[in-house]
Amino acid sequence: MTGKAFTPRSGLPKGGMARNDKTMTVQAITPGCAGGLPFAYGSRHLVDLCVKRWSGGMESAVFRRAVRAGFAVTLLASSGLALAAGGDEVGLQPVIVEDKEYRFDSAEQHGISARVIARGLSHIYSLAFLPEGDALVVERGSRLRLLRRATSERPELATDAIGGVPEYSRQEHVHPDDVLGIQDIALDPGFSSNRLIYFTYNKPIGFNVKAGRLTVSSVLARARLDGMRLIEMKDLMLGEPVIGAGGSRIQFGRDGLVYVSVGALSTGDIMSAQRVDNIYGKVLRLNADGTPAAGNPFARHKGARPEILTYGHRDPLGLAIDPRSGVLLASEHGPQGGDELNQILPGRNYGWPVSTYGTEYGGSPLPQTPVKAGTQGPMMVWLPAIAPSGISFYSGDKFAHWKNNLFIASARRGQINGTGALIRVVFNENLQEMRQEVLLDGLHQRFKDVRQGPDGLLYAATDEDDAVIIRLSPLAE
Ligand SMILES: [Ca+2]
Repeated sequence: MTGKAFTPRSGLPKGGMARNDKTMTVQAITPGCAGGLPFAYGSRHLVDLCVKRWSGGMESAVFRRAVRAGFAVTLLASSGLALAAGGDEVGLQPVIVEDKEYRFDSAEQHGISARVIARGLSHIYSLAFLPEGDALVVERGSRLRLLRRATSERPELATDAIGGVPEYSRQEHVHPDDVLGIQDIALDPGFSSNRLIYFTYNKPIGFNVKAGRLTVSSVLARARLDGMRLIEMKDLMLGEPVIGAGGSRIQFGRDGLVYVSVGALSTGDIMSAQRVDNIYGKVLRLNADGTPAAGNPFARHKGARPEILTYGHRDPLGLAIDPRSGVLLASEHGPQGGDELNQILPGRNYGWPVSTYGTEYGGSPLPQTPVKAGTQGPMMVWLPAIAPSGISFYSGDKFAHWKNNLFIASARRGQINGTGALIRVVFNENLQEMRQEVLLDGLHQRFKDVRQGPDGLLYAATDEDDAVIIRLSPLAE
């Protein structure tokens, strides 16, 4: 294969969609059938099949609009993958969120308004509000954008991206599964005075000739935000160079430490999630300068990464701290079914890929017990899958009846595209689930992140070619 053959199609989120929607992982969890699937992108036959499928039922105007927005390209690509895997990826027709007020209701908090406050973004991964009301928006793997006056009536998306962000659009030998560049972003707790931000990114390190793939490290970096530029950027913590590094999140603890979750490898050395000699499939605990936090459970183990707090995670793409107990939670993509919410407890093994709920893609059962002896079972599990990413607890006062509820950005439900939503979970004082509710599913978006603004309102971001930020506020009386 030449380098050119690996170039992702326009509009395809560089492996992010496939990985997070778990259309790819049937190989990863089945010993002996690795490889092959990525080349589905190059199959004209498969693409033709998908064109027929996705254009067949649409009115031409709708189809044209979807193509213009890039939806069709995305759907074609993911459909091609699923067909190659022996599965049959299906979904609803693409929907574009309009510039109007959407009204909906919820069980405890009645009368909610949802409205787009920014659009024309590409595959949003993360949002971070600045103290003065602006927001930083990560377009996964490519750019960091500034949404001025994000909490105001008329937010304005700065046309230029923020400079100084590592970016690899001209990188040679990029494979469709490679997720390069910026992932998550978080403000230093002292941001108001020091303007420091933390971010994770996947950095190309070399090229593995045998595999024909880039080797990539997941990195935690820090930089100072100076106007529209990042300056004084420094890599604080680097992962081992691997093939196929995935997603990551950052969460500052109340202890001032930095918690970083890193996805497991979905190809090749997938058992690395069960070993503590590498950072993949782990939650890490670091000091603010990137050094390992004191007291980490594997610090004295020979050959272990001293940053590791927990291991055996698959794709822990959301982190949040319960405002009542201070407990750290992580959302995690399972295989087909088996998405998890985990309480992060030092030293524990969360099972992947040895034990898990869910089935392989296509339906055949996984050969493991869901929670093997000696591993930590999830505190919540979703069957069918919800493809969870960013999570946030609500702690504001604008939605009095949502206080301490957990919100989960879900990309889709039950392996059907176009069924994403915000999931709201109500816990009791012991962090046990009492009930949960599906919100905004009528918008048919792939939700990727959800955050509370400094104004006490909720903001949700979508992972679409034409990605939007949606503000939730109480309906005016
Ligand atoms: Ca698990």
